[in-house]
Amino acid sequence: MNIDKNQIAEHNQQLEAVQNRRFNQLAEDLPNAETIVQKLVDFQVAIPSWALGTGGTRFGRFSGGGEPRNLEEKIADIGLLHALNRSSGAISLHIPWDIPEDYAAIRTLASQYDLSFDAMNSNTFQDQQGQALSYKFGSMQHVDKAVRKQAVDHNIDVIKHGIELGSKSLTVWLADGSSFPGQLNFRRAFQNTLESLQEVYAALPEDWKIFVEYKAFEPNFYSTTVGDWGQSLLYASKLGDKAYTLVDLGHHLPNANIEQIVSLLLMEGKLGGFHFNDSKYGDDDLTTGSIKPYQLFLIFSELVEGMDNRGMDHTKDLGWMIDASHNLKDPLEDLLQSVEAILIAYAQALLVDRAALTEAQSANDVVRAQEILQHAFRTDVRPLVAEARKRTGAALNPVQLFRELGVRSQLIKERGAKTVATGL
Ligand code: PSV
Ligand code: MN
Ligand code: MN
Repeated sequence: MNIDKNQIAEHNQQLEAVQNRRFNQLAEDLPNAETIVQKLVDFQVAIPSWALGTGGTRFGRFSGGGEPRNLEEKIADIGLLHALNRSSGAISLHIPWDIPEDYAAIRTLASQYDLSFDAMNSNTFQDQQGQALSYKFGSMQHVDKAVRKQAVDHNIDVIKHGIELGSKSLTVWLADGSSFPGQLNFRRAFQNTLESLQEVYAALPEDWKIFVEYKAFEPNFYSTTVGDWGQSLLYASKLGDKAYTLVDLGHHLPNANIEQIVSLLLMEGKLGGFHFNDSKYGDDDLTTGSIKPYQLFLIFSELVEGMDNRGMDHTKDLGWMIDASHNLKDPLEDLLQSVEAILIAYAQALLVDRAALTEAQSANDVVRAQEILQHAFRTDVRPLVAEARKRTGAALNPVQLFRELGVRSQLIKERGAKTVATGL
């Protein structure tokens, strides 16, 4: 199914009068409404191929139907999202789940939807059919050199797929670690992983980046070999200029100060990008901004300040991706909500009066500093985000239009009620 421009125009016509009133009112109160709208127009968030279906939990999976059955349908789904919000213009693939049969055809299909290929993701956390050696006791950390080589070769293979598609980065998330004290030697596991990553790094094209994603727990429960930003930063620093740390919001121990981590990684020039999601407990991969919207805003506030300070381009110099999983919601509706939450947090961060904040900080005026941040956070910036959509030909209310058009029932009709997307 495709959504055409007329359907969007018709929908927008109905909501336009209210939108115009809200936007004009807000713009009158803000010093920089136009600049913010333009930044929102330019901002794109990549959608992971594995988030288009129902992920389920360890205990069960309740499919909503009409899920994409192959790479072509995954691209089509992201095409729908991008048509609705014009902010989801990239796809992040996972190999071997998304191996293209015909690169040229896949590239053409993606460009028809105006999508580019974001970071490629490797998979050494599962054993694939016909695979010679098992990752049960790790991949890049493994005590057996042959297993490590298999993991390295897989990552190099992923880079090759990415080159064919025009991707420019590789994200490595390792499930490596241990579940019991004494199971492994921490230093040896680290050294083995570093050596493996170095071999992958050596195969990176000149204009590529490698993102080292960290996670504190699961599937291993005692130690994780890339467990936190310190370990990831160690790997990234030892690897070289093309290596960066990737921050997945759900991968920290409870109450971690993610905004501070982000700020320091930026300062060191080692922040590569994000996997946005939200969680109450751990790697819940819930809709971005659904549990801790203030944290999301504070992260963006550090990003805007830090990137501006370093002369970085908000739209190009970091990898912006969602990493979500869906148990209850329609995955596409959930992704629309996540992108909206990201844009809201970004717009709020752009509202922060930086000069006043610096002044308050210099004067140790704690109350004023808090007032400044909370004033931005409590401003309802939704009319700015909607205005950006209006100007790019996206829907003023993407979720509403998704429902009005009966997108899900149409997909079920086309693909069937019992579909399984390849992925987590
Ligand atoms: C597992 O925690 C995970 O969600 C990581 O966040 C990766 O980015 C993702 O799977 C895909 O490999
Ligand atoms: Mn992730
Ligand atoms: Mn995760």
